[in-house]
Amino acid sequence: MTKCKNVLITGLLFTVAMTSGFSQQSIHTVEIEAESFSRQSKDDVRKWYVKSDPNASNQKYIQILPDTRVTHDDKLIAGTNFSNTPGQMAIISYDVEIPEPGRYYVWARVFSSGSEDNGLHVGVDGQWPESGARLQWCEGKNQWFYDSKQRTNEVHCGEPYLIYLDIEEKGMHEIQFSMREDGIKMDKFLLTTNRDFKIQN
Ligand SMILES: [Ca+2]
Ligand SMILES: [Ca+2]
Repeated sequence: MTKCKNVLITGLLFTVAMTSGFSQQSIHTVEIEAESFSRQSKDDVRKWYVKSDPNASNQKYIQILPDTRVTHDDKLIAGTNFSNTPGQMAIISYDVEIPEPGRYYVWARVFSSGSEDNGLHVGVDGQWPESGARLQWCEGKNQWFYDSKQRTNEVHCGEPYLIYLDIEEKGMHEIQFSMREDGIKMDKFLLTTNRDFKIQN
């Protein structure tokens, strides 16, 4: 286990109260810089590294290295450059204050240049639910691109609304990402209770 010096979470917290009819509903969105992680684990084969890019938020991002499967022709080696099972490789963790219990949809801003660097998993407090497996980015190649889609058997490029974490208690939680494909780059991510959240890329 390695520890990042900067354990400060620089996330932004937005709380918007919306009134509709007689009921009142609050939307919570928490955004976190990927480089502000708290710790890593299962990082002996693949590990996240902090890198610089003037086009990244806070001018920094993180990447899983080494990247030995760059194109489809490179050999896929499960447990080395690929992990279809969440929570097995290159786990990176964030201590995040969750304002209210609820279903939090997860979006992440990723830079993908090919088809073998665009997969990731997300979990919470050591749990890796099916709704956090196989985040996939097909759109927005060679640019920073926010998306929230799950790769499914039917749609390999991913379906919206399927990536979320159900968090039952407010307070501090450990939000975690783990490797699906090496070489992936992540700038920041956000959790939102708004199922219909959209963002301009
Ligand atoms: Ca790769
Ligand atoms: Ca960043």
